[in-house]
Amino acid sequence: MTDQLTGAQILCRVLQEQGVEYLFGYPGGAIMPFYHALPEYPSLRHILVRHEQAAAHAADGYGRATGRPGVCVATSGPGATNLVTGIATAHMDSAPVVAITGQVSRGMIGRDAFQETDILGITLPITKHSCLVQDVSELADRLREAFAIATEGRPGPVLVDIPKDVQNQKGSWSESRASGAPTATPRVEIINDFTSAAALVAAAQRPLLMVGHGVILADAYAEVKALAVKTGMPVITTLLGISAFPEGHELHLGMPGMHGEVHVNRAIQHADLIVGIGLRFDDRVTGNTSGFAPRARIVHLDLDPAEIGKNVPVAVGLVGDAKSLTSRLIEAVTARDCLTWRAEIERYRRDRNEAYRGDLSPESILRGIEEVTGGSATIVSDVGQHQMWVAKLYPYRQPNSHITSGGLGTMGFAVPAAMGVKLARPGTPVWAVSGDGGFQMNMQEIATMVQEKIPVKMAIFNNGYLGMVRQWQQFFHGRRYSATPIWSPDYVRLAEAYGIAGYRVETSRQTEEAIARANADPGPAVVEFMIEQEANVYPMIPPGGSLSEPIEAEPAPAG
Ligand SMILES: Cc1ncc(C[n+]2csc(CCOP(=O)(O)OP(=O)(O)O)c2C)c(N)n1
Repeated sequence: MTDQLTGAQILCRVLQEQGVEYLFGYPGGAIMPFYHALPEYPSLRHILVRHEQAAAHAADGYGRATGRPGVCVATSGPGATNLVTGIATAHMDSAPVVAITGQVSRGMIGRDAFQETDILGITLPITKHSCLVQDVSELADRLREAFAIATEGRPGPVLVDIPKDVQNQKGSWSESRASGAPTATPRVEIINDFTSAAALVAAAQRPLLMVGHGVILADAYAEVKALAVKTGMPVITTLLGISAFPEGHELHLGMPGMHGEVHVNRAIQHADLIVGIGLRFDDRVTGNTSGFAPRARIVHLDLDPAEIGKNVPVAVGLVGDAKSLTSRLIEAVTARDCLTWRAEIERYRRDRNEAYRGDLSPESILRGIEEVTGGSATIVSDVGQHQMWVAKLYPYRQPNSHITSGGLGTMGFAVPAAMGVKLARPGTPVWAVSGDGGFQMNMQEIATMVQEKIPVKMAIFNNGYLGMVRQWQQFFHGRRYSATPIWSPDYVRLAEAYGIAGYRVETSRQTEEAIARANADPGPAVVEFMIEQEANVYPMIPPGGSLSEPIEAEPAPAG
């Protein structure tokens, strides 16, 4: 059956058809026909953000939490350009997002019309796919393709730019024949050599399993655990692989790379085999690649063939999704243990030296959140020192319970992304953990949480500095703290101004009560932790350095 509908109505129908629950957006001239149609479709709940960047991060958070595309909407020009950082963030971390932008009417395109921006051109390198819809007759197909492309294979953001007159144009609408799940395009058959991979595992004396975001995206937790248990290979989780393997499991070692634990990086440097699943060996993991894992051959399992051999030489590459590849590798490998190797790694362990002088340590704060929530929380972190503490010190036991901006390292991500995560997981406590710098980048979203009743809990690690940059200045720039001291407003009174609960914690004795009260509050809540101002994240591999050369203690003051 076909009906005559406007482009705006067709857009809403496709969103319904794709099972969209939430749209994160902000209206404006070129997207007004869509906002005019929207109230006719009450199943589409629109969340009015306070800045379009937050709409993109919230859609990203929703996408990472559910595996289904998060949707953000903006007007042309400044609305669209405000999405850019969020789109780039989703692209770097393979998060499924569909971004819908209004565009000036077709006849005005290319004439520097009011609020005209070539958003397609701007986002070309940071989207998986993007298109400008030229006529209402193609609108439904372009949108369905966008949803399919955002999730199929390696997920990513897709942008659909819709001129205002196309939103007003009448066209015929028919239900999608393949309504519901998007259909994947057929893939080229790839011949994977599991026998060679298994032979390398059998022959290795010091093998490691290194797992990344691809394990979370493919829901391959059980398979990865089974592979580790069958082979006894110790498991390393990258920043985006955290929560892909249970912390506290006897085979779990920790995080590698620039701020990875010393014993993890030493294990990499001594390993003779690394089996990497769903990761891209990025430079924060490898340090200088010429010195990375000098004794190891690498077996790399990844969905994206472009990742195999991109950053490190690979002995065997297996292409496909982490779940099915890992299942087949489990069948191919022979059971073994790695007890001698594991005992050797144990000897690499060091006492943690995080150089806290105050009593309110990041570890005690994170333990407080874990205890109060009974380990059920999803933690969404921002970018900086606190991000590393959240990655290393919180015991993640639930799959996909740690969400952060890894690839782009986008300050301001945590608060808006946590809104998307909370809407996706209404029954789960969601804590956004930010520094005092990153929190101030998107704290305007508290208003969105209040208006839309999204009870995100926000922890601020206030050290009075842009801490991670200050740490680099301390280590590598002779302690010249240029533009890193940062003033903050009174966050308790800020919370009050928004009509939500706010707490300030100055000593460790106050930690548990403040977290418990914030967590129990039915609405959003802010807890500010006054942490040691010049605490550092240790160990640290200097930028461009080798994993064998960590800084483990306070450098001598500049002379
Ligand atoms: C949008 C953006 N701008 C700048 C940076 C560079 N940067 C990385 S960490 C950091 C400091 C973060 O400070 P804060 O939010 O207070 O967290 P802390 O490191 O103190 O925990 C900066 C400025 C960034 N990652 N993102």
